[in-house]
Amino acid sequence: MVLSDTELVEFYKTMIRIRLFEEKVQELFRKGELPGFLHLCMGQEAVAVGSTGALLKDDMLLGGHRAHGHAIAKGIPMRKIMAELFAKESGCCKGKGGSMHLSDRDLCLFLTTGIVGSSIPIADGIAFSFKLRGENRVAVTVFGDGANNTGAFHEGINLAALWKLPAVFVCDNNQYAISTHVSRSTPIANVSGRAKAYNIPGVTVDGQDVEAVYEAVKEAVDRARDGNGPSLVECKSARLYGSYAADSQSYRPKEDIEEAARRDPISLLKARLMKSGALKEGDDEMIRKDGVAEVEDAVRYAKESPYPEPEEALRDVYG
Ligand SMILES: Cc1ncc(C[n+]2csc(CCOP(=O)(O)OP(=O)(O)O)c2C)c(N)n1
Repeated sequence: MVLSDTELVEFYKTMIRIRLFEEKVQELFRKGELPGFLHLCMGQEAVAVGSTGALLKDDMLLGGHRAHGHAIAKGIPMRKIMAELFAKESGCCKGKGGSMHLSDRDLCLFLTTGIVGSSIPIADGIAFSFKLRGENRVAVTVFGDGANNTGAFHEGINLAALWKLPAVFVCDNNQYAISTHVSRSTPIANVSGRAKAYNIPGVTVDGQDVEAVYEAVKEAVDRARDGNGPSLVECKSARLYGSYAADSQSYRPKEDIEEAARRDPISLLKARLMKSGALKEGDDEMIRKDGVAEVEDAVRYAKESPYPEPEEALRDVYG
Protein backbone atom coordinates (compact mmCIF):
# COMPACT_ATOMS: atom_id res chain seq x y z
CA MET A 1 0.00 0.00 0.00
CA VAL A 2 1.36 3.36 -1.05
CA LEU A 3 -1.30 5.68 0.26
CA SER A 4 -2.45 6.08 3.85
CA ASP A 5 -6.10 5.63 4.75
CA THR A 6 -6.38 9.38 5.28
CA GLU A 7 -5.05 10.07 1.77
CA LEU A 8 -7.39 7.46 0.29
CA VAL A 9 -10.39 9.01 2.04
CA GLU A 10 -9.44 12.37 0.49
CA PHE A 11 -9.27 10.69 -2.93
CA TYR A 12 -12.64 9.10 -2.23
CA LYS A 13 -14.18 12.49 -1.43
CA THR A 14 -12.88 13.95 -4.68
CA MET A 15 -14.21 10.99 -6.65
CA ILE A 16 -17.64 11.49 -5.06
CA ARG A 17 -17.55 15.23 -5.82
CA ILE A 18 -16.79 14.47 -9.48
CA ARG A 19 -19.59 11.89 -9.65
CA LEU A 20 -22.15 14.20 -8.10
CA PHE A 21 -21.07 17.06 -10.35
CA GLU A 22 -21.51 14.91 -13.44
CA GLU A 23 -24.84 13.41 -12.34
CA LYS A 24 -26.16 16.94 -12.02
CA VAL A 25 -24.63 18.01 -15.33
CA GLN A 26 -26.18 14.98 -17.05
CA GLU A 27 -29.59 15.92 -15.62
CA LEU A 28 -29.23 19.57 -16.70
CA PHE A 29 -28.09 18.58 -20.18
CA ARG A 30 -31.03 16.22 -20.62
CA LYS A 31 -33.39 19.06 -19.63
CA GLY A 32 -31.81 21.23 -22.33
CA GLU A 33 -30.32 23.68 -19.82
CA LEU A 34 -26.71 23.32 -21.00
CA PRO A 35 -25.48 24.26 -24.47
CA GLY A 36 -22.82 22.40 -26.43
CA PHE A 37 -21.56 18.85 -26.22
CA LEU A 38 -21.10 16.69 -23.15
CA HIS A 39 -18.69 13.82 -22.48
CA LEU A 40 -18.96 12.40 -18.98
CA CYS A 41 -16.17 10.64 -17.13
CA MET A 42 -18.49 8.70 -14.81
CA GLY A 43 -16.82 5.35 -14.11
CA GLN A 44 -13.38 6.84 -14.81
CA GLU A 45 -12.97 8.94 -11.67
CA ALA A 46 -10.12 6.79 -10.37
CA VAL A 47 -7.96 7.77 -13.34
CA ALA A 48 -8.73 11.47 -12.94
CA VAL A 49 -8.09 11.48 -9.20
CA GLY A 50 -5.19 9.00 -9.08
CA SER A 51 -3.24 10.67 -11.86
CA THR A 52 -3.87 14.25 -10.73
CA GLY A 53 -3.15 13.24 -7.14
CA ALA A 54 0.36 12.21 -8.17
CA LEU A 55 1.26 15.75 -9.26
CA LEU A 56 2.67 18.65 -7.32
CA LYS A 57 0.70 21.89 -7.37
CA ASP A 58 3.01 23.45 -9.99
CA ASP A 59 2.98 20.48 -12.35
CA MET A 60 1.01 21.26 -15.49
CA LEU A 61 -1.93 19.08 -16.44
CA LEU A 62 -3.57 18.77 -19.85
CA GLY A 63 -6.67 16.78 -20.69
CA GLY A 64 -8.96 15.77 -23.51
CA HIS A 65 -12.67 16.15 -24.09
CA ARG A 66 -13.69 14.02 -21.07
CA ALA A 67 -11.99 16.07 -18.42
CA HIS A 68 -14.43 17.47 -15.84
CA GLY A 69 -12.87 15.03 -13.36
CA HIS A 70 -9.34 16.24 -13.99
CA ALA A 71 -10.38 19.86 -13.60
CA ILE A 72 -12.11 19.17 -10.28
CA ALA A 73 -9.20 17.05 -9.05
CA LYS A 74 -6.72 19.81 -9.99
CA GLY A 75 -8.63 22.15 -7.72
CA ILE A 76 -10.59 24.30 -10.15
CA PRO A 77 -13.59 25.54 -8.15
CA MET A 78 -16.75 23.68 -9.13
CA ARG A 79 -18.53 27.03 -9.51
CA LYS A 80 -16.15 28.07 -12.28
CA ILE A 81 -16.50 24.76 -14.13
CA MET A 82 -20.29 24.76 -13.84
CA ALA A 83 -20.47 28.38 -15.03
CA GLU A 84 -18.26 27.42 -17.98
CA LEU A 85 -20.69 24.65 -18.92
CA PHE A 86 -23.53 27.18 -18.76
CA ALA A 87 -21.47 29.46 -21.09
CA LYS A 88 -21.43 32.18 -18.44
CA GLU A 89 -18.96 35.02 -18.03
CA SER A 90 -17.87 33.69 -14.62
CA GLY A 91 -16.75 30.36 -16.12
CA CYS A 92 -13.10 29.34 -16.02
CA CYS A 93 -12.80 30.31 -19.72
CA LYS A 94 -15.28 33.19 -19.51
CA GLY A 95 -17.97 30.96 -20.98
CA LYS A 96 -16.20 30.70 -24.30
CA GLY A 97 -14.90 27.14 -23.97
CA GLY A 98 -17.63 24.92 -22.58
CA SER A 99 -17.28 21.35 -21.37
CA MET A 100 -14.40 20.39 -23.66
CA HIS A 101 -12.29 23.50 -23.14
CA LEU A 102 -11.42 24.05 -19.50
CA SER A 103 -8.38 25.94 -18.35
CA ASP A 104 -6.95 27.61 -15.29
CA ARG A 105 -3.33 28.63 -15.68
CA ASP A 106 -2.98 29.66 -12.02
CA LEU A 107 -4.04 26.22 -10.87
CA CYS A 108 -1.91 24.59 -13.59
CA LEU A 109 -4.64 23.10 -15.71
CA PHE A 110 -3.18 24.25 -19.02
CA LEU A 111 -6.04 23.14 -21.20
CA THR A 112 -8.49 20.43 -22.07
CA THR A 113 -9.26 19.91 -25.74
CA GLY A 114 -11.71 18.29 -28.11
CA ILE A 115 -9.05 17.50 -30.71
CA VAL A 116 -8.09 13.90 -30.01
CA GLY A 117 -4.36 13.51 -29.28
CA SER A 118 -3.59 17.20 -29.64
CA SER A 119 -2.61 17.72 -26.01
CA ILE A 120 0.41 15.44 -26.47
CA PRO A 121 2.67 17.73 -28.54
CA ILE A 122 1.44 20.69 -26.45
CA ALA A 123 2.60 18.85 -23.31
CA ASP A 124 5.96 18.45 -25.05
CA GLY A 125 6.20 22.20 -25.52
CA ILE A 126 5.39 22.86 -21.88
CA ALA A 127 7.84 20.22 -20.69
CA PHE A 128 10.50 21.69 -23.00
CA SER A 129 9.97 25.13 -21.49
CA PHE A 130 10.33 23.67 -17.97
CA LYS A 131 13.58 22.06 -19.04
CA LEU A 132 14.95 25.20 -20.72
CA ARG A 133 14.08 27.36 -17.72
CA GLY A 134 15.50 24.86 -15.27
CA GLU A 135 12.13 24.60 -13.51
CA ASN A 136 11.64 21.37 -11.63
CA ARG A 137 8.16 20.78 -12.99
CA VAL A 138 6.48 18.06 -15.00
CA ALA A 139 3.85 18.24 -17.75
CA VAL A 140 1.28 15.46 -17.66
CA THR A 141 -1.36 14.83 -20.25
CA VAL A 142 -4.28 12.43 -20.09
CA PHE A 143 -6.01 11.19 -23.26
CA GLY A 144 -8.14 8.28 -24.42
CA ASP A 145 -7.24 5.10 -26.28
CA GLY A 146 -8.45 6.75 -29.49
CA ALA A 147 -5.43 9.05 -29.33
CA ASN A 148 -2.96 6.18 -29.58
CA ASN A 149 -3.31 5.94 -33.34
CA THR A 150 -2.98 9.64 -34.08
CA GLY A 151 0.13 11.19 -35.56
CA ALA A 152 0.24 13.63 -32.65
CA PHE A 153 0.65 10.72 -30.20
CA HIS A 154 3.58 9.15 -32.08
CA GLU A 155 5.32 12.38 -33.04
CA GLY A 156 4.79 13.82 -29.58
CA ILE A 157 6.07 10.82 -27.66
CA ASN A 158 8.98 10.33 -30.04
CA LEU A 159 10.15 13.90 -29.50
CA ALA A 160 9.66 13.74 -25.74
CA ALA A 161 11.75 10.56 -25.61
CA LEU A 162 14.45 11.99 -27.87
CA TRP A 163 14.76 15.20 -25.84
CA LYS A 164 14.22 13.45 -22.49
CA LEU A 165 11.44 15.87 -21.63
CA PRO A 166 9.88 15.96 -18.16
CA ALA A 167 6.53 14.72 -19.48
CA VAL A 168 4.16 11.90 -18.57
CA PHE A 169 1.63 10.49 -21.01
CA VAL A 170 -1.40 8.89 -19.37
CA CYS A 171 -3.77 6.89 -21.55
CA ASP A 172 -7.18 6.56 -19.91
CA ASN A 173 -8.15 3.50 -21.92
CA ASN A 174 -11.91 3.10 -21.50
CA GLN A 175 -11.77 0.56 -24.38
CA TYR A 176 -13.82 2.62 -26.82
CA ALA A 177 -13.28 5.56 -29.15
CA ILE A 178 -16.95 6.48 -29.51
CA SER A 179 -18.23 3.13 -30.87
CA THR A 180 -14.91 1.61 -31.95
CA HIS A 181 -13.55 -0.99 -29.53
CA VAL A 182 -9.81 -0.63 -29.06
CA SER A 183 -9.26 -4.15 -30.45
CA ARG A 184 -10.60 -2.89 -33.79
CA SER A 185 -8.16 0.01 -33.97
CA THR A 186 -5.02 -1.14 -32.21
CA PRO A 187 -3.05 -4.27 -33.13
CA ILE A 188 -1.38 -4.72 -29.72
CA ALA A 189 -3.03 -5.83 -26.47
CA ASN A 190 -1.86 -2.87 -24.41
CA VAL A 191 -1.49 0.74 -25.48
CA SER A 192 1.51 0.86 -23.11
CA GLY A 193 3.27 -1.41 -25.63
CA ARG A 194 3.68 1.65 -27.83
CA ALA A 195 6.38 2.83 -25.40
CA LYS A 196 8.82 0.21 -26.69
CA ALA A 197 9.07 1.99 -30.04
CA TYR A 198 10.31 5.11 -28.27
CA ASN A 199 12.53 3.38 -25.73
CA ILE A 200 10.66 4.74 -22.71
CA PRO A 201 8.94 2.92 -19.83
CA GLY A 202 5.39 1.82 -20.52
CA VAL A 203 3.08 0.24 -17.95
CA THR A 204 -0.53 -0.86 -17.81
CA VAL A 205 -2.52 -0.64 -14.59
CA ASP A 206 -6.08 -1.22 -13.45
CA GLY A 207 -7.74 2.14 -14.05
CA GLN A 208 -10.56 1.30 -11.64
CA ASP A 209 -8.07 1.14 -8.76
CA VAL A 210 -7.20 4.69 -7.71
CA GLU A 211 -4.15 3.61 -5.77
CA ALA A 212 -2.73 1.62 -8.69
CA VAL A 213 -3.19 4.66 -10.94
CA TYR A 214 -1.57 6.95 -8.37
CA GLU A 215 1.39 4.64 -7.87
CA ALA A 216 2.15 4.24 -11.58
CA VAL A 217 1.74 7.94 -12.39
CA LYS A 218 3.75 8.97 -9.32
CA GLU A 219 6.63 6.75 -10.38
CA ALA A 220 6.54 8.25 -13.88
CA VAL A 221 6.30 11.82 -12.54
CA ASP A 222 9.23 11.26 -10.15
CA ARG A 223 11.26 9.80 -12.97
CA ALA A 224 10.51 12.78 -15.21
CA ARG A 225 11.28 15.25 -12.42
CA ASP A 226 14.62 13.53 -11.82
CA GLY A 227 15.62 14.24 -15.41
CA ASN A 228 15.13 10.71 -16.73
CA GLY A 229 12.59 11.55 -19.40
CA PRO A 230 9.00 10.62 -20.20
CA SER A 231 6.88 7.52 -19.58
CA LEU A 232 3.63 6.15 -20.87
CA VAL A 233 1.09 4.94 -18.31
CA GLU A 234 -2.00 3.13 -19.52
CA CYS A 235 -4.95 2.89 -17.13
CA LYS A 236 -7.57 0.35 -18.20
CA SER A 237 -10.90 1.88 -17.28
CA ALA A 238 -14.54 1.73 -18.33
CA ARG A 239 -17.17 4.34 -18.86
CA LEU A 240 -20.51 3.92 -17.14
CA TYR A 241 -22.43 5.78 -19.85
CA GLY A 242 -22.14 6.56 -23.54
CA SER A 243 -19.30 8.39 -25.24
CA TYR A 244 -21.42 11.56 -25.38
CA ALA A 245 -24.68 12.48 -23.72
CA ALA A 246 -27.02 11.13 -26.43
CA ASP A 247 -25.07 7.94 -27.17
CA SER A 248 -27.38 4.89 -26.81
CA GLN A 249 -24.37 2.48 -26.80
CA SER A 250 -26.13 0.05 -29.14
CA TYR A 251 -22.66 -1.12 -30.24
CA ARG A 252 -21.65 -2.17 -26.72
CA PRO A 253 -22.34 -5.70 -25.41
CA LYS A 254 -24.67 -5.80 -22.40
CA GLU A 255 -22.10 -7.76 -20.36
CA ASP A 256 -19.55 -5.03 -20.97
CA ILE A 257 -21.87 -2.36 -19.58
CA GLU A 258 -22.72 -4.60 -16.61
CA GLU A 259 -19.04 -5.23 -15.93
CA ALA A 260 -18.37 -1.48 -15.91
CA ALA A 261 -21.09 -1.02 -13.28
CA ARG A 262 -19.77 -3.94 -11.24
CA ARG A 263 -16.28 -2.43 -11.27
CA ASP A 264 -17.37 1.12 -10.49
CA PRO A 265 -14.21 2.65 -8.97
CA ILE A 266 -16.21 4.49 -6.33
CA SER A 267 -17.90 1.32 -5.07
CA LEU A 268 -14.59 -0.53 -5.12
CA LEU A 269 -12.86 2.15 -3.06
CA LYS A 270 -15.79 2.47 -0.67
CA ALA A 271 -15.77 -1.29 -0.01
CA ARG A 272 -12.07 -1.16 0.67
CA LEU A 273 -12.31 1.83 3.03
CA MET A 274 -15.24 0.30 4.91
CA LYS A 275 -13.28 -2.92 5.31
CA SER A 276 -10.20 -1.15 6.66
CA GLY A 277 -12.34 0.95 8.98
CA ALA A 278 -11.20 4.22 7.36
CA LEU A 279 -14.86 4.91 6.52
CA LYS A 280 -17.47 4.27 9.16
CA GLU A 281 -21.20 3.82 8.83
CA GLY A 282 -22.65 7.27 8.10
CA ASP A 283 -19.40 8.82 6.79
CA ASP A 284 -20.38 8.19 3.19
CA GLU A 285 -23.70 9.91 3.72
CA MET A 286 -21.95 12.99 5.14
CA ILE A 287 -19.45 13.10 2.26
CA ARG A 288 -22.30 12.93 -0.26
CA LYS A 289 -24.29 15.56 1.59
CA ASP A 290 -21.35 17.99 1.40
CA GLY A 291 -20.88 17.12 -2.27
CA VAL A 292 -24.53 17.74 -3.11
CA ALA A 293 -24.37 21.13 -1.33
CA GLU A 294 -21.27 22.09 -3.34
CA VAL A 295 -22.92 21.08 -6.61
CA GLU A 296 -26.14 22.94 -5.79
CA ASP A 297 -24.13 26.03 -4.92
CA ALA A 298 -22.26 25.75 -8.24
CA VAL A 299 -25.52 25.51 -10.20
CA ARG A 300 -26.98 28.50 -8.38
CA TYR A 301 -23.82 30.52 -9.01
CA ALA A 302 -23.77 29.58 -12.69
CA LYS A 303 -27.44 30.37 -13.23
CA GLU A 304 -27.13 33.75 -11.51
CA SER A 305 -24.04 34.72 -13.52
CA PRO A 306 -24.48 36.85 -16.66
CA TYR A 307 -23.65 35.74 -20.19
CA PRO A 308 -20.55 37.39 -21.64
CA GLU A 309 -21.04 40.56 -23.68
CA PRO A 310 -20.95 39.92 -27.46
CA GLU A 311 -17.65 41.82 -27.87
CA GLU A 312 -16.07 39.34 -25.45
CA ALA A 313 -15.98 36.92 -28.40
CA LEU A 314 -13.13 38.97 -29.89
CA ARG A 315 -11.10 39.20 -26.66
CA ASP A 316 -8.34 36.70 -25.72
CA VAL A 317 -8.44 35.14 -29.17
CA TYR A 318 -4.67 35.45 -29.60
CA GLY A 319 -2.18 35.15 -26.79
C1 LIG B 1 -8.29 14.56 -34.29
C2 LIG B 1 -9.70 14.17 -34.05
N1 LIG B 1 -10.25 13.17 -34.79
C3 LIG B 1 -11.52 12.79 -34.58
C4 LIG B 1 -12.29 13.39 -33.63
C5 LIG B 1 -13.73 12.96 -33.38
N2 LIG B 1 -13.82 12.28 -32.08
C6 LIG B 1 -14.36 12.87 -31.01
S1 LIG B 1 -14.32 11.90 -29.65
C7 LIG B 1 -13.57 10.66 -30.51
C8 LIG B 1 -13.21 9.39 -29.84
C9 LIG B 1 -12.18 9.56 -28.82
O1 LIG B 1 -11.96 8.34 -28.17
P1 LIG B 1 -10.86 8.22 -27.08
O2 LIG B 1 -9.65 8.96 -27.48
O3 LIG B 1 -10.70 6.77 -26.80
O4 LIG B 1 -11.45 8.99 -25.84
P2 LIG B 1 -12.82 8.70 -25.07
O5 LIG B 1 -13.89 9.44 -25.81
O6 LIG B 1 -13.05 7.25 -25.04
O7 LIG B 1 -12.59 9.27 -23.71
C10 LIG B 1 -13.36 11.02 -31.82
C11 LIG B 1 -12.73 10.15 -32.82
C12 LIG B 1 -11.71 14.43 -32.88
N3 LIG B 1 -12.38 15.07 -31.94
N4 LIG B 1 -10.41 14.78 -33.09
